Amino acid sequence: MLRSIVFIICSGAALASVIQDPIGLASKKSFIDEIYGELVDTQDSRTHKAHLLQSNLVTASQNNVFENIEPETHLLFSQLESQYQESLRRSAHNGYLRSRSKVKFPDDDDTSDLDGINMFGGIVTYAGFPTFNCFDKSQFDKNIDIAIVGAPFDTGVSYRPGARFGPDAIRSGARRLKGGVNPARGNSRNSPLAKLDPYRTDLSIIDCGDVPMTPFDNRIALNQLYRGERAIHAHSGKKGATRVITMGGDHTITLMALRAAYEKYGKLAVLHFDSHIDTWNPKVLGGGITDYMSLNHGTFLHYAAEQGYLAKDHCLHLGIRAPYVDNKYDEKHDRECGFDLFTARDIDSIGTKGIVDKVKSVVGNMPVYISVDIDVLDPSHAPGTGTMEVGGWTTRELLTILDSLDGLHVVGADVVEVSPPFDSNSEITSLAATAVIDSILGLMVYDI
Ligand SMILES: [Mn+2]
Repeated sequence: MLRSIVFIICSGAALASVIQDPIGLASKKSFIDEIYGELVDTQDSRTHKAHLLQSNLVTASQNNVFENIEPETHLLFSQLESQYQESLRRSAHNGYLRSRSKVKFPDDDDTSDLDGINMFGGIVTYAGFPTFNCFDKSQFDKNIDIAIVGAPFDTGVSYRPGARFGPDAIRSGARRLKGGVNPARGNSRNSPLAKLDPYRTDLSIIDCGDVPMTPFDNRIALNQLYRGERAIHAHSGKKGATRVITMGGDHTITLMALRAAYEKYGKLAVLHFDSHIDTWNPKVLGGGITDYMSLNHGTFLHYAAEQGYLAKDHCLHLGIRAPYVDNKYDEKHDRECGFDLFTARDIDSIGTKGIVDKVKSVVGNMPVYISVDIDVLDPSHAPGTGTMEVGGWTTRELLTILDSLDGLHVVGADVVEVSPPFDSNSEITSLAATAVIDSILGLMVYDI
């Protein structure tokens, strides 16, 4: 319709009026004009459009490059460009020069809009949660429902170090977490977790920073962590006792987190996601010459059992696939420590649901501590870790299992063995750890 009208106008007596205002071009705005305003829609650009029409180099249908109408006709862009390149450039430039001064800056002394943070700037806490010195006795009266704390320690590893940088990397991976209901949270669209936003609650969720841990003596470092965790447990939440999520660090740190949680909550049903059993008797792994060598990231669960922190026969390993060190002894000793296990490949036969059903029946309504060694994931999903084992779970499988544990009384958790120096440029491993904490936050907030 428009096309035929313009043709009539363009040919013959009405030509003079076309030059002034062809088909009301002056009053029409293209899509770009709507977005950019006068930056594009200038008197020069309108004159230029009129000129193109008047000279019959553009028909009304071709004019849709300006007017966004009926885009079925191909334009002779190259022809137009060669003929009007200079004029187009001049028009655009003139328009720009006229428009650029229209930006209105605040007063030079106005800083009222400089108080926010963005996704890639600012002092980094986990997901932007507030922080204060949780270890300062004078602040113990401040509420903490859920504390997130770093344990930068990697002098208990047997293979690749670097996990001392884990807390920093996990926080960095969490910069984009700023709230919002995630329909994928939970094990189905009908899961109560799928309607939960753990980042916008009336709870007090605090990033307590890192416990200072010396790199020169593991005994001192682990004692520092124990006292740091105790100090956090000296707080209380608005709705009950404080729950702590610890970011490792190598897996040795879990012993201190378990000790502090045990003192608060009693014996713990431990869900231990890992490719290794970590209940090795120090006489099998690492020990034997000095006592100092005995406690490491493969023996800490042996000590947790020995110290009585674990609820015997209510603990599970999930994702196991590393070989035993002592074929005759390790499996038996693992049972003595109170564990049953799922191998990484069990998921192929019973699926995530089969695993979750068993987990729920084993832990019941006991206080649950979830310890996630990121090496439970396949190295393709978590290359940045200390002792990688092939054939592990995908990140999605792990998250599906974690998110299916809604209703469990999760009182403490950790994510360990994230070693950023061995991670990819894309931070795959620390992002996976970030997601694990995100899931655990969902479970805790739902339980509170
Ligand atoms: Mn481990």
